[in-house]
Amino acid sequence: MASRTFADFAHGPGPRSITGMTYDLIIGDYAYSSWSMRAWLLFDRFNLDRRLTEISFADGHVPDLMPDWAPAKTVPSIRTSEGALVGESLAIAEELASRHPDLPLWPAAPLARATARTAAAEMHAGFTALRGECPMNLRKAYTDFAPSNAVLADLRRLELVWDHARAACAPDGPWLCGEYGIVDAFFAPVAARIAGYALPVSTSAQAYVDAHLADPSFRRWRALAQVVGADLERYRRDYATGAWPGPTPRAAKAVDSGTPENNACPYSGKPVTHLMKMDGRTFGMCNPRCRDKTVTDPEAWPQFMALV
Ligand SMILES: N[C@@H](CCC(=O)N[C@@H](CS)C(=O)NCC(=O)O)C(=O)O
Repeated sequence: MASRTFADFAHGPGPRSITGMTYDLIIGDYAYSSWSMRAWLLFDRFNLDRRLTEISFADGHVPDLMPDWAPAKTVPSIRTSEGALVGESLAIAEELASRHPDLPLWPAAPLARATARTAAAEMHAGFTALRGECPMNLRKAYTDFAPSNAVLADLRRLELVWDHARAACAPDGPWLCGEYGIVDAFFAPVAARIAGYALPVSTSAQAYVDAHLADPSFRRWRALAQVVGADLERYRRDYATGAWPGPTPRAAKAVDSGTPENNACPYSGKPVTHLMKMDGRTFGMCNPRCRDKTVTDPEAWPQFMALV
């Protein structure tokens, strides 16, 4: 199976654009595709409508897995309602920002916007040692990875860029340049690497990483990373592993039998077929994947929590 397409549901806490545009979005494996994560987070965070197609690196060479998307050859890519094919994460982000001027994808204030743009562009083009030596793997939290000098230099550069953004923009909350925006989505997989490889960073950088790990959109992506797709050998590293350093999910488990409190799936409204238990209560979803992503991190899913 080369790809799967979903009429997917937006879950994000953010504002919703009034334009009513729908996009096609194609992504790679949740566990490993750091670029896909950036685009998906923007769609999720800003409640943008999308038809989602998933491919897995397990199934072959990426361009061969997306024949309908030529000349785009990497994930993520989007197709706009008028048929434009947009690859390159930064171009996707810029296109979304242009098409949804009512959403704070970039900060409105010129100084913050310029600062955010600069940091996101540097992320898109740089930090090659960190990206190369610490490939994102959201299924693992390594405890004894020894960063090279090149990775340490990337981390020092990140600290400088993040501290500068914060000093220039004086954000109220944890995000770099004000409200959560493109610049933060761009650094989310970096936060995943710092967490996943236990990389040493300053107190202020760690606070920014922790904000990502606690962010509901990040947690939804990571929950999907736990349950969708195979473990890929090419991402295997034999370092020691420990507990994920993000918030501990509320305990829940999949069950085969029981009487659910809900008849309709909280995500689709379809009849319940797959069950889970939390706090001694039984709930149901209309397919195993939605059940399993919920079990992995129940509090990340507002539609489920609304039932609870
Ligand atoms: N510069 C691209 C990079 C995208 C990219 O390299 N994506 C990887 C997956 S995370 C991919 O599609 N690789 C396919 C390949 O190298 O053939 C962007 O910003 O989106």
